[in-house]
Amino acid sequence: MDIRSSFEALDNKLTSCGGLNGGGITRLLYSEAWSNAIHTLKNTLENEGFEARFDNVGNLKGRIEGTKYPEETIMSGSHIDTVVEGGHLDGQFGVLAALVAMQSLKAEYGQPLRSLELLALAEEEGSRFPYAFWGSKNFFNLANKADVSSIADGEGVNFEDAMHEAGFDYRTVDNDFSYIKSFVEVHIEQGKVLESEQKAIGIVNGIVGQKRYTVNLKGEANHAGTTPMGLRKDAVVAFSKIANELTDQARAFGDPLVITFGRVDPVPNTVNVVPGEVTFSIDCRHINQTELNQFAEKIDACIKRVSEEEAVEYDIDLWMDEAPTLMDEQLVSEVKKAAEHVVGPLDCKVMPSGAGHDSQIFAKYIPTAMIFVPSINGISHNVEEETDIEDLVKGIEVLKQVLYQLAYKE
Ligand code: HGY
Ligand code: MN
Ligand code: MN
Repeated sequence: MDIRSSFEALDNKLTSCGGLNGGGITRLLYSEAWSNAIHTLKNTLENEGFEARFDNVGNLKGRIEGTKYPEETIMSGSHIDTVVEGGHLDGQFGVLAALVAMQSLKAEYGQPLRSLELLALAEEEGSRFPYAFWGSKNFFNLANKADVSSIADGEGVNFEDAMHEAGFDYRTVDNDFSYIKSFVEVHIEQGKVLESEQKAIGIVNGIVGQKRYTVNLKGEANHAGTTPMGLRKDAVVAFSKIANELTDQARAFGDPLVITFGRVDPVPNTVNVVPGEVTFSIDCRHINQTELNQFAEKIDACIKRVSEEEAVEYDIDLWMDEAPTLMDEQLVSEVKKAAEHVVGPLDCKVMPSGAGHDSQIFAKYIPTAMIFVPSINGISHNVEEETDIEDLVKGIEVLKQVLYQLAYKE
């Protein structure tokens, strides 16, 4: 079985679910593109001899039963959703790498001793609704109806309605995940480290902590021509001061702290009206929890002070607060051995992840590790996101080697 051609065929098939004319994908949770992708994947799994089934919320599992220790399961996968105008590799590559690696192992070595399970997680990005990791948080019984029953997307579509429309519903019983012995996620790096150091494989030892906010500033809409500068309560001016000050403070704080104002919605967003309101997002990350918390205090203080200076009211909603997470040491060394076996010790690097991943949820409950492949120019969350096919194949080969060690050896 040729890994490259199998992957390319599956990638093309899945990319057509939400694929954009200019390249890239928009595949938001419970959208039509998402439904097409998850059902296409289920059919593919069944045609390839996997036992495939959904859980209540739309996570999809594909299972190959073990011959000797079937109750022990080795799992690999990633998320099937994308950001708006994202690439075809973020999430999708990890799902397909697991599928191709498991297919290749079965073709070469037959049934495994321990069970192998592929997992396509319903949602990780938090791109449609203000809730991230819906898939993995349900998998570990962390997500609750109360978290999402009153949230809506940018078009005002209610989370529950979208979920029911796609044919899914809340979890009714707690999931048992005690049967999973290890979880390995293959993912693009989404940064420039591997490319700049000319390494083919990244062995992830830890994932950054993340805080995501939605901030609302309320000033006073007024006439752009007749309202003197000194009498305005301009929400966008207040936002701009906050964004500039926090960006300067983040630069002074130093790498690897990052802060991003990815979404800004002024109201009424009209050329000749002083904006009376603005809602904006903040995404702040650091690999060290104490430093992340220190900067979070600066965020709160800056918003409070500038709002007073600009006579606007503020509301801060911290809707995501994930701690930095270390990968499992033993599994990391297993991945390192496999990487050195496939690409050689000089072509791989142990490194942290600046992007969030489902593995940071898994790592709290199951021995978890990640395998990175390089991103060309470090670009991701962009239709230009790309990785050389040779590097993608190496990533799949490393995963295959890890799964072989974990599922085919006594
Ligand atoms: O935002 C992230 O770090 C991930 O790609 N969801
Ligand atoms: Mn991802
Ligand atoms: Mn992403």
